[in-house]
Order: sequence, then C-alpha cells, then structure tokens
Amino acid sequence: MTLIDETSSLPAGGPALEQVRRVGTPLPGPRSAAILARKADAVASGVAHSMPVSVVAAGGGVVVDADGNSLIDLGSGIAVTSVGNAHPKVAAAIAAQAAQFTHTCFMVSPYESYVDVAEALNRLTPGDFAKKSALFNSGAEAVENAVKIARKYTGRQSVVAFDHGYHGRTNLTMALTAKSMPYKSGFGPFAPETYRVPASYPYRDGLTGAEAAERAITMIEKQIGADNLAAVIIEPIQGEGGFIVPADGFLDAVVDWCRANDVVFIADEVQTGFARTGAMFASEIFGIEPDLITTAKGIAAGLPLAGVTGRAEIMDAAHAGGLGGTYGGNPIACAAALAAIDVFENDGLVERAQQIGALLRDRLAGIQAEDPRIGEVRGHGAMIAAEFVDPATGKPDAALTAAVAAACVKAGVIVLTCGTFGNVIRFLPPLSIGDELLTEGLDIVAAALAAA
Ligand code: PLZ
Repeated sequence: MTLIDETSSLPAGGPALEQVRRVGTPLPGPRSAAILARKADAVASGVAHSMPVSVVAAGGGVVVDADGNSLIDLGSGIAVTSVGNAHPKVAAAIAAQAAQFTHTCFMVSPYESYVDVAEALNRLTPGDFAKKSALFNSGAEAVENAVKIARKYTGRQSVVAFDHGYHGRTNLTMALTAKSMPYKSGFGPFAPETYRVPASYPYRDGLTGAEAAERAITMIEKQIGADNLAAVIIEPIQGEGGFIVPADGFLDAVVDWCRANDVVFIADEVQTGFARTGAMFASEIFGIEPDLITTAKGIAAGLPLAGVTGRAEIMDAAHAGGLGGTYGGNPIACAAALAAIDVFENDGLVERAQQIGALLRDRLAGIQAEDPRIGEVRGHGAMIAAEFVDPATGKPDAALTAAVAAACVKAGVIVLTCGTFGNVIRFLPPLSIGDELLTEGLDIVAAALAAA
C-alpha cells in the first residue's frame, strides 16, 4: 500500500523535473525493490520489465524512480513519449477532458475530438488523395483492423509480412510478426493465410533495393499469387527487428507492384510515426504513399490510442458496424492526441528529431570508427541503432549487446535492445531531451562498450 505522506512528497513530472542523471542507490533501490517484489507475486511472469525500478515521475529527458534515482531516458517508453512525458499541454488537455466526460463510446454517442483526430491523421499522413481514418486502442489492434479492411476491400484473404517484421502480440499480429522468442513461442496456432517473405537488410544481405524487392516479389508471385493477396504489410523502418533501414528503391518497388496488382500496401508506422524519424511519417523519407497507414505510440503521448488511415474508398469498404470497439477513440486519448499533434506541428519536433539524429549518429559513428564491434550505425532522426557483431566473423554478438545494455541500466541510462538476433541497441529518446543529457547518456554507452 502506498502511504499518503510518501505520495505527497513525490516530484511532479514534466519538463520542470530536474534534468540530471542521479543514481543514489543500487538499482533497484529499497522502495523500488519492495514494489518489484510485489510485482513478482501479483503480476503474471509473462509481463517482464527491463529497468529494475518503479517510476514516480518523468519529463524532459529523465525518468525518476521511487528512491529518487533520476535516469536518462533513451527509450521514451518504446517510442511513445516523443513530445516528452507529462507534457504540460497534454496533461492539461487530459485533465480538462477528464472533467468534461470520460467515455460515451463513439459508436453510441459520438463527439468532436474523435473527428478532429481523424481529420488531423488524414491531413498529416502522406498521399494527396481523399482519406478516412478509424481509431483503436493499440498498435496491434490498428494492424488487425488494417488487415480486416484490406480483406473486405479486395475480397481476398492472404497477407504478406516480412522477415524481421513486428506487428503486435494478438493472434493475427503474432502471425505477422517474425520473431519466435519471446513473441510467439508456444502461443500458436497462428492466424491462417499469412505469409512471410525476405525483407531488405542491406548490412546483412548486400542486395540493392531493386534486387531485394525482386526477391520478395518473385516469392509472393510463386508461393501465393497476386490474385489471392489482400495486403502487403511492412514497417518502413523495421523497429523491433533491429531498426533495419531498407535499401533505396526497395519500398517503392514493392508499392509499385502492389498497385499494379490491386494489392493494398499497408505501412505499419506504429513505431516510426509522428516525427520520430525526422519526418512526420517515415514513408515520406522513402517517397512512398501507402494505401493504408497504421499509427499508435507517439500519437497520444502515452494514452492508448491508435489509428488506421488511408484511401477513402478502401477505408469505406467495411460495412457499418464492421469496425469499432468499446474504447476506440476514447475522448481522453483523443484530447491527448490533439495536444500532442499540436506540439508535433507547432513546436518544431520534426526538426528536433533531425538534430537529435545528427547528434546520435555522429557520436555512434565516432565510437564505431575506433571499435569494430559496432558493425553498423543506422536509422533516421531520433530512431537510431547500433548493431553489435564479432569483428572477426561479422556474426551477431547478442552477449556483448546484453552486457552493454546491463551496464547502462546500472549507471542509470534507459536503453532498449532489439533485433532478430538480439544484437542491436536502439536509441529512441524523447524529443524533449536536452543535448547535454543525451551526450551524457552516450558517454555512458561508450564507457559500457569499452569496459565490456
Ligand atoms: N507495430 C511497428 O513497433 C509495438 C512492442 C514491444 P502495441 N512495438 C513495441 C513489446 O514487446 O510488446 C508495435 C510496433 C509496430 C505494431 C506494434 C504493436 O503496438 O500498441 O504494442 O499493440
């Protein structure tokens, strides 16, 4: 039980939080340790955690735990708090909406903020054509619905996803996700009519974009056939799979093939969306206009909200009542999204993501120049990663990656790993982080690597 006198002395979150790294106890400290012990007793073991802390406040570029430790945030809660945690505009919008009404169910009695979010998504996503949107609760739910819509529109059943792809933890999205552990192992059987083809992974496959696209398209034509295919789904930059940036020409060739064969091209921008990559959407970087785009994460600064946006004629294929859900487009989540979108558009966050990207890239490239255990530094904007390898063989080095990440955690830096081979450290700082804190975080990563 949390004691009231303890809660009242907690720091307020948001940008006013002192922007320092401070580790005054071993992690976890005593208060966090007590809460984590209760977690072990009360919460299902399948719900794991990577930072041994219990959070009480966050904002700017730090996360503060119950023992007063202040950690540098290089993860944004997996690319979610891009505008910054507890951003004052978002917090105020949430409070105001919570005092107004908390829920009616948009399918029962609609309200304006849902329409506002749909209009914003239709306007901000790439493609100069008539668009419509529908709102859901999570990235996985958005992906499920994008596939439903594509199937209804095309009258076809099959869906193609890619090696290294990640699309969620529900049954259909597990089927679309590539990696078995921890996402799929033991949880089958998976949804039928889902197929996987090779992606473009220039560092490991050495193929041009055109060659990688031809490899994928040939497999689709031979093993599925365009006539059976409703949709192709891909993350423009693959997130959980290792921040894999496809070779130039790959995505546009796949889009062209989809268009020529009346296959719906779905860009899963759940992780890449909303300024993260130094563009409002990563599709812009590759010059593609997806038929459907899924969004979540950054859209509402942590409130559960997700969207499917796309060509009006495709979005309208589902019959009335065919799309929805009790909470989809909840009014508090929509209020948070409208405030966050205001910040993305008007507070220069696309530019800030580019600056953060330049800082991350320069520093990591500097470390790589002296240390061949970093095989590649890649990404766009504030979505940058380093892939760790055995320099002698080029093979993925997951043990080194885990050691570097563990040392960062111990020193009070939140870093996330990713990659099919578990050998990638990804940097996803909130766009509200200052350069000093970011640099200090990278100093610690460099020291952790040197010591590993
Ligand atoms: N599509 C591209 O990145 C979520 C999940 C991590 P939800 N990625 C982080 C984990 O271990 O669960 C994600 C994504 C892409 C879909 C999803 C799913 O989004 O909001 O987690 O359902």
